[in-house]
Amino acid sequence: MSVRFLHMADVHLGNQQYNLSARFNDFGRAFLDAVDLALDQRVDAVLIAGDLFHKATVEPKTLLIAEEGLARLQARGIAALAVHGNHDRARYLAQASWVDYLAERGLVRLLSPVFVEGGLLLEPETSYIELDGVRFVGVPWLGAAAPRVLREVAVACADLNASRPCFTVLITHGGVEGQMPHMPGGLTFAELEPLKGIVQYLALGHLHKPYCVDDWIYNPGSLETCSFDEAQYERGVYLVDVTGRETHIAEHRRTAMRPFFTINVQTDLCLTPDDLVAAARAEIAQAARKIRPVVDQCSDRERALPVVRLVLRGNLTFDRTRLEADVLHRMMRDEIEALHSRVENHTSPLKTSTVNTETLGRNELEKAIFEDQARGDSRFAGQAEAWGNLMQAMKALVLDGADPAAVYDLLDGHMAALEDGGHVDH
Ligand SMILES: [Mn+2]
Repeated sequence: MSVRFLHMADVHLGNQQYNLSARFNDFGRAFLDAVDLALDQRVDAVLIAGDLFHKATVEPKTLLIAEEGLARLQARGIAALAVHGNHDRARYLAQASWVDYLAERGLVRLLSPVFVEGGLLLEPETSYIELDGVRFVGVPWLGAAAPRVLREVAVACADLNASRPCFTVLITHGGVEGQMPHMPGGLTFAELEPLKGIVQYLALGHLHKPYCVDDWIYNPGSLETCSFDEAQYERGVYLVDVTGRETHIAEHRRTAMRPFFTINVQTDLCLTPDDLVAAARAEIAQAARKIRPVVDQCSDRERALPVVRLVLRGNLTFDRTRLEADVLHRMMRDEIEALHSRVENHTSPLKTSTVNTETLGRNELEKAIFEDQARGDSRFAGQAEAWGNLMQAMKALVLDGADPAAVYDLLDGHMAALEDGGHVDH
């Protein structure tokens, strides 16, 4: 027995990330590269474990790339086996998806159990195919129904093995719990347990990060980076040799992809917008020194240009309206040759007092909140109490229907007193 297959998932064809045609092309190129790897490796089958397409609605140019890659496999007699993911299944029940269309054209085998009253059946050709002692079974994205359906699939697979024992590959789209910290949920090990020993290779998709559990659960990761949340992970495909009724060798192969780069700027010690610009300038210069040689070394310069983001983290010590995001953005564009650069503000406003809302009266609570606002801005923080008092006094004037000029005079007098370094008493 000797069957070799390539397992990919989460191709997300058609993802025009950041509205850039270059990113659209990256996703297409990643797919065609993986197809070419399958041809080079002379595999018998290619598994696409869901999310071939980024969206249920597919543009003609996206469809052309899918058809081109699948036709290359077909021309060499390589079976392409797919299941629906959450991104590319039909949007409405009983409607056909674009993967259904590809299956109708004979370019992929789209596998699924046959759901019947009170259960499911595994039918040859529809639910599984067999290649030289290896049975490939497909189950689409199921969401919350996955644990129940997988239990029934395990029973059906065991029945098939009883009549004809095979190395069983189960292709489905679903994550395993705990693999990605910001994505809770997913299948638990208890829910996967019924498949153990019956399925020798569980071919997953869904989480865009490669992982392997206990040499039988495999997730290759997406081929390209769909968001900065997943940019830290390597990605690629699994190349698998089935060597016996219950034995296989799997190798994770990285595939080429667009580099992503994050520049972090800690804002806590920046007391003014100028401090922040200076801190960002230093970080950007450092990043530029790292990125430039990598781009220069690459033969395909256009593909080596990174997607870069500058992230502001920590407490912001001044009012966020004084943040000059366009200045930061211009610095990035001037210093780093990138495909795309962006600035993200993940800071929180500074909070220093702990206002106990349970015990304070309305008037005291209001004063505490005004003081807090002053404390959150480095221009006012030094005299937060005085500014708090002033805000409260101005509010009272306005509510009393005072003349705007009187409100202005109050503010003006306060500013003059502060500039003199004097104490303001109300
Ligand atoms: Mn996906």
